[in-house]
Amino acid sequence: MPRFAVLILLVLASCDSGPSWWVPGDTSHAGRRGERVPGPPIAWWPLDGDAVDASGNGHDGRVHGAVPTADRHGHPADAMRFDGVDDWIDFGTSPLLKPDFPITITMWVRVDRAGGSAPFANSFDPPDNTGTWVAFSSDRNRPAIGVGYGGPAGGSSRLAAIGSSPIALGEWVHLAAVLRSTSDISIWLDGVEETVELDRAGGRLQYGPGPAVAGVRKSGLTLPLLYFAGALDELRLYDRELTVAEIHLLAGRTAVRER
Ligand SMILES: [Ca+2]
Ligand SMILES: [Ca+2]
Repeated sequence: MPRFAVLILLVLASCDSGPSWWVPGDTSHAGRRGERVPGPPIAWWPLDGDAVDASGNGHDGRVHGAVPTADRHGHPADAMRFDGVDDWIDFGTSPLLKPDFPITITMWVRVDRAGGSAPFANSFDPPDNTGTWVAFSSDRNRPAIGVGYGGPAGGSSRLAAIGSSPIALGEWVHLAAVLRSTSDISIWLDGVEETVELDRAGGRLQYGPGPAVAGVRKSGLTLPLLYFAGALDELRLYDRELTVAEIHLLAGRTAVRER
């Protein structure tokens, strides 16, 4: 079959009503390439070489140094790369970006250097321990989802949910986190649910005045900012709990794979 015919078939296949297991009447909508994606998000940053919010909610980001890079398929300028030195994106401080539980955060992420910085943080402010963040543990580079519930500096007013699988450097992985409460956080890597350990007890989620950002997080009141070295794509924020089927859809899975 000629190559263009294969391409047309692929395009047609990606424009149908979705996988056979998808429930009719769902809230999904067409992604940038015609694939079905769960909706409606609060914010959806496709990061196709920019920081435009494709959700229609207007949370366009301001890019500071991050540059377009190839996505996981090798499509040029379809993701954004952060140099780990001073690159970040500012998505602003809109109250709409600061929902209460339940919250779902999803992204494709490639970690190029371990070291604990965050591809995404939302009004995370260590002096008062506020906001939410997605980072990686200093121990084996496991996914770590943080929640701050306001209060004094130190560990007494924040919590981290840490996954079980190390993330390999230089490889794209789909990361999804469902935050139901500070004692109930689930993490999926490539659509497979992680065993999660909770570090410290939880309280009520509090946001600070700061912005939602990609590529940087504060590490303490007087410590330097930590920058993320790696790439980020298809960052999505929901003010609801995505179903496992929806997470599988975003991770490009149609069946559970044993790990
Ligand atoms: Ca993209
Ligand atoms: Ca830079």
